[in-house]
Amino acid sequence: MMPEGDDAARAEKLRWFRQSRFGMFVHWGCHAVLGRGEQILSRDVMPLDEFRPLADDFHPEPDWAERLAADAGAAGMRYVVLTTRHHDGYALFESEHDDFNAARTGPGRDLVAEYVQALRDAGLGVGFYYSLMNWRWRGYWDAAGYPDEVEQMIEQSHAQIRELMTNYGEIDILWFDGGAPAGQRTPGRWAGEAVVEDRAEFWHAAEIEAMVRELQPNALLNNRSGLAGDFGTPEQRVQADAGGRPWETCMTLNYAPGWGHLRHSLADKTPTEVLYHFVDAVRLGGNFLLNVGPRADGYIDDRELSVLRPIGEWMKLHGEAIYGTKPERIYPGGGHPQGPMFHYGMWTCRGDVGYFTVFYYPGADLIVSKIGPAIVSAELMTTGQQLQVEPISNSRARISGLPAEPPGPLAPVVKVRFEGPPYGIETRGAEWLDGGFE
Ligand code: FHN
Repeated sequence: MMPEGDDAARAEKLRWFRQSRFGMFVHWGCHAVLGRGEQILSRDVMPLDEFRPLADDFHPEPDWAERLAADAGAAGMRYVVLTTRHHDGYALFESEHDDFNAARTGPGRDLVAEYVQALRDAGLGVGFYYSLMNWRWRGYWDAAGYPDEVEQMIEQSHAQIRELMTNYGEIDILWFDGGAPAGQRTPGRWAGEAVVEDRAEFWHAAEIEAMVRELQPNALLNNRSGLAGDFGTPEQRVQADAGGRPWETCMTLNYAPGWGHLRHSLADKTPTEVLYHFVDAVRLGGNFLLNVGPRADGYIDDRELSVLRPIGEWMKLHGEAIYGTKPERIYPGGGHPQGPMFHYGMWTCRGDVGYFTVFYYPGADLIVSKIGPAIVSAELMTTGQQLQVEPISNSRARISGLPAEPPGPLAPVVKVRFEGPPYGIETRGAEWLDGGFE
């Protein structure tokens, strides 16, 4: 049992995580030199002597980390998770356990140290993504042919995680990935026989977790080591973890699966599509980790900023509808089977207040139905306008005084104060046809 102090501190860190709601995922490495995604080594079936030189051409700008922190803060994000090492094994940090790292190749410096300093200076939470697997080990693909390499690969991952947990001060989030055991068949391409089916057993995840808990007792761990960790990680979709456990949807700006820098993407989501998934996650009590793939110079390119910036403007006006909200009782069982909308939009809640993000804008009058208790007041957050509230039949309310046209390019938010914490009401019987639904 951890000592009292650690339990209280970890509970506070989890509270901070859930309150934050919104983070930036950053997939970056020497693969950005090519601009064809983070998995180019395996997807292009690239020989190592074709891949390794990318690291020598990788030259981030001196202020890349400050710019990244500024872009995350401007978007309304409260923490960042950076790929300190992705599947290709290139480490953005100085490591005694693999020369293939930023300090000993093109950049000539520890990029993770710069990242940590910039985030702390900007008041943002510090997250490290670390891929347990490293594709540059032949034993990963052919465990039988290179049996010694399997253990060397696992030992290297343990040793590098120790470096990450030791050399950079207090870390808020450790985001495991790449946990498929050696030899396991990966989606659609590599036929293999897993050395061990169970991911936690293969990576000795319990030893990793014990080491992390000792070095970083308050760090939050995700569930991708094969152990439960502190939070779930639905990918490219919104899906609440069972039992109210913290969870975080991670999502690309493009139509998957391009996480790393893409020189050109003709399949990006619009700001409103991103906002839709973002509010959908928050309405159900989840976090949203939105991904960017910076260029080799470390800067986020204009194509991705063209989506982040409108989201940031929206967050400036409506962040109160996101940070620290909880689903309360307004979405019993996760809401309508036909989709996340309460026919006009999505509700997020805090105490007696419901925030209605209105994606299907009705015009001057908005009808609130199937939600109790009675409404006390309403305000259009987007403009600050006070609105009129009139109780009408079938336990509804008419909120009027809205502009005839949507007041901005993204969904506006109506802040509704109820007589108590809002809750969903199921329609029943036929009285409502005569206006008698109570
Ligand atoms: O293969 C990786 C992928 O490149 C990316 O890092 C995502 C992020 O969650 N994780 C794996 C795919 O699930």
